[in-house]
Amino acid sequence: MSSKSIESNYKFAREYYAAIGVDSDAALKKLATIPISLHCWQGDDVGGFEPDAGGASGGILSTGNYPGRARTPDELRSDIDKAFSLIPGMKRLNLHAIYLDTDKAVDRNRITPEHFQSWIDWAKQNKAGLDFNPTFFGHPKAASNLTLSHPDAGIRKFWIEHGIACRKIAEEMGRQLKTPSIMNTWIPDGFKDVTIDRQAARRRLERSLDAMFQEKISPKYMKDAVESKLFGIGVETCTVGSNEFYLGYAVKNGILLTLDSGHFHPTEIISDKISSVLLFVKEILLHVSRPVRWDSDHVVFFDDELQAIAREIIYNGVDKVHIGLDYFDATINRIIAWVVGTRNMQKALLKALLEPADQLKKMEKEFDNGRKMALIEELKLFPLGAVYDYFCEQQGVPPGIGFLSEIDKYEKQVLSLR
Ligand code: RNT
Ligand code: ZN
Repeated sequence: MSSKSIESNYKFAREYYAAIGVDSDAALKKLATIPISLHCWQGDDVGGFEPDAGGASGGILSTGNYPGRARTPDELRSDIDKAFSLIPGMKRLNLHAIYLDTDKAVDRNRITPEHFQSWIDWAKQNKAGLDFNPTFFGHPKAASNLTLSHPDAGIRKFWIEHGIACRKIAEEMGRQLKTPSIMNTWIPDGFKDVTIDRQAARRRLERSLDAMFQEKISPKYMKDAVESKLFGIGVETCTVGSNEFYLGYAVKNGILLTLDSGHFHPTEIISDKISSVLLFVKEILLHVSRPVRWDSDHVVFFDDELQAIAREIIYNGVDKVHIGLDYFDATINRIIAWVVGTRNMQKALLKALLEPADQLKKMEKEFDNGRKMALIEELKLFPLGAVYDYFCEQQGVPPGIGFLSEIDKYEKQVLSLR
């Protein structure tokens, strides 16, 4: 579509929104300031770059073998560059500790900021913030699916040291990039079958976390978040870091709670949790994902739950909700996976920004629920796509599915040669 048509479509769309009292120019301005953190691990199926890479384990699983997986930090950066060039708006990159850039083997409790300097330099060039994650899986010391809650004090110590090393790396990322790095702690710890002493494991986890988080680090540089889970493959019966555990831990210790949309019962949704959790913790991190029957980490769709999540982000305050994505589909072109999922997140944010919030809130307060419903239903057919296309155009990114031809070229010239 020509720039001219995109502009005239936008003008037409702007009138639709203006008629219900919504300023679409203001919505686009706001959208351009909301960062979305892309998860690096979609690019290589959670493999990482340790010389003796362990890959995903501990209940997480990437399936498929679509050609073109990134095998080195340079390949991954090149793929992310391509994805970034096809996604409008503010972007961050979310790294895991296994994505260190080094030729020499270094165990996880010995990693330092230097191992991530090439990523920090890349982020500076791209004006992107970095987020970070310790990696508590894919390692011989995680083989029993217990890490910070392991009964063996030596194993716990190793993982505590890993967590401490990662906090220093996140701090350095935040210092150099002048934007705090959110460090998310997720551990796979759990039990496959009947579990007798659940509280002993949880007590051990609490103590390990206390040791790991002992050093105070300025929130100017990094912020800690903890991610709960319901179950994983191989750890179906008991997950040590459950929702109750981490909600309590985050509230008690004044840190962030991470809500992953795949980590609850199949009909339980995180959109309804955001407003409650934010009454008791100052900020939260989201891992936006799409569970299909289980925590399958499919590419994020523009579905009802994504739209509900986005509305909660906008209504509760974008400064309090950090948006991260978490999915890994190895059956499709990985750049398409990043681009489609991220753009969907953004479209959902835009849809929420284009709602007449004050009017809807007033209707709700006055029990005018029929009119509220009618308006919300009508909004579903409003020309959101024309507004998003215009946003892409403003940001110098291909509108519509224009990104596909770019990815086709890249696949031919780069990915298919790997
Ligand atoms: C696992 C968690 C966790 C991981 C990433 C790789 O179920 O969702 O966030 O997906 O850290
Ligand atoms: Zn997650």
